[in-house]
Amino acid sequence: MDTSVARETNVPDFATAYYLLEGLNEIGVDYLFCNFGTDHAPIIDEMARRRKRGEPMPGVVRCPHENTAAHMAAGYALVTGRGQGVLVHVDVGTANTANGMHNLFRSRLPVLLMAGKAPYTVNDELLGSRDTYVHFVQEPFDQASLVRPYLKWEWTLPSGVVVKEALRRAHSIMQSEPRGPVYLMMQRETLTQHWNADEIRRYAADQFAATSSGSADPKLIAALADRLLEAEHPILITGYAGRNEHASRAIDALAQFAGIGVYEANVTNNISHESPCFVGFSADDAVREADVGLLVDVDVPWFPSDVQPKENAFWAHIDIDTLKPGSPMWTFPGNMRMQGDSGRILDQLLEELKAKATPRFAEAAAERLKRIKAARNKRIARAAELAADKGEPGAINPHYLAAELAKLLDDEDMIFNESVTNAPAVLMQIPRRVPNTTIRAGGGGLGWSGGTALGSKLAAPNRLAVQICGDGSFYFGNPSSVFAVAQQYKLPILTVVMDNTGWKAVKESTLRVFPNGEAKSAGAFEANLAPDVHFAKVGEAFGAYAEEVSDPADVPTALARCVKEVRGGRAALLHARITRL
Ligand SMILES: Cc1ncc(C[n+]2csc(CCOP(=O)(O)OP(=O)(O)O)c2C)c(N)n1
Ligand SMILES: [Mg+2]
Repeated sequence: MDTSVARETNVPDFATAYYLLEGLNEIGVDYLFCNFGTDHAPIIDEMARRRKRGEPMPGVVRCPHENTAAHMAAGYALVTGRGQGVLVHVDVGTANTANGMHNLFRSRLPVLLMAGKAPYTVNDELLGSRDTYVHFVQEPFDQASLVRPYLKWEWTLPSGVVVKEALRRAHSIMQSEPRGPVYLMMQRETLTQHWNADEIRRYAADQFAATSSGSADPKLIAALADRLLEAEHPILITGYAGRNEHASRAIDALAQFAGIGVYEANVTNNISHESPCFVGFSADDAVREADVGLLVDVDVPWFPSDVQPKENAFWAHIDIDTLKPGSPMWTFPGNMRMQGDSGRILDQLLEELKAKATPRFAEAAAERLKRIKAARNKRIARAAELAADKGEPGAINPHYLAAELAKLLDDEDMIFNESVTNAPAVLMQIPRRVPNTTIRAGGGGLGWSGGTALGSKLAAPNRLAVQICGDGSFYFGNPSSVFAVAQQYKLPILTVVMDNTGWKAVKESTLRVFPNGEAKSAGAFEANLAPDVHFAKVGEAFGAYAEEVSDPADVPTALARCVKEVRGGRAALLHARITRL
């Protein structure tokens, strides 16, 4: 439209920031997780205007630290599948989200990160021009470079007239598989530009769908079914198929029909741990033996330094992201790769297999199911044996602690497992029935579990959100910011800190590389942190219920009190002194 004509009409006139908020609402952003600064003055003013006029806009959650904001978006997306907005302050706020963007990108979770840019006018030429010291120092040459390795798309809004188009584009990209972060930068002068309502086009949701992931080439399916018909030791390893309910059901159905043991490798739980085919979290022995392997939605199925598959084994890789284009190296085998919706692809495979199954195949599958059952029983017995040792006062056994917590959780409750070297104990002792309820980060940036628990609680108020972290991870998570948000927005989460007085992972890594090195001789692993801290007080400072537990005998009652508080609406923190590193 010709701007001069439009400007002569009586159509109301608003700032770009007004349309930005409207556009966010139109693309289905329920929440903006915010940490504000001078760049947001136009947005803050338009928020007040929209509220006064009773017009819709996303809910605003103010987070004292950007790490909380970014990970809240992760938690919300984990539960709903929908990316939310994270609004931060120019280059410095963006830098503080880098750890979160790493985790969101590696977890394939959508998010729209937005930041202002320092004003470009200096002499008050335009509304929003530079008016304070920081405007002169917050303009780097390449602001997006702070998070670029973790982005699928980035842009600086050149004019308010295209704000809604830019939001639509950002939305389509973040929501298309493999999902991930997108980044929009906006200058203050752009946000204050006025446009009348006729000049701003709407981009309707039904015309801007995300790209859907499809099924596989029937020829490949037929060839894979033939392989499975002849397989003697088939296995399936998955990392994040459980995000997709359909994929979860399809894996279980295929595994039960064909007698395939299912292993989980990081990220989330994928099928019911009570499935007769679920065999655990380390596929190493099975990988050595496998003649046909299925890698389904997985990033790291095993560590090649620990185990190598058989040379002539046949591997099929089915994934929403077979290429892993975000990784310079990815060297797991794939004699056949099918990128798409693993639920649909596995349905195709099962159908084909059923059509071709012979009595000999059915017998072999039944035989395999017996072996899988024996392996399952062995694992379950081992878990019980480990949990039976309660530990000593001041050195609670993490297996026992996790097993006691398991007794208090419902199927739908969500666990954010950031307990690092104790993550395997949590997985082993808290078996889950509902997929995608015990979550680990796809990335390696510690400090994610608190914000993620908050975001998931916001999306699913009736489910308990439990953050289990190490003492090191607790520090990384900016806990004062986490508990401040829990208090201010009434998001009661349960935090269990497994305190072993430092970074056990760092010690273990040194020992793996130098089993008989100088660090070992000296007993100096640079891993100890302050031993006599009282983490409970951090929670208490923000109104949370908090206690410390050192004696294993007190664990069940301490946990029960904390869970009761959280279910009653108040955040709770349990500081557990576990076996020292
Ligand atoms: C942001 C970030 N900084 C540093 C690391 C390196 N790192 C990996 S594990 C770990 C120790 C974590 O300590 P804690 O949470 O107490 O778990 P523990 O190793 O004691 O089980 C560190 C520092 C990381 N992964 N992420
Ligand atoms: Mg620790």
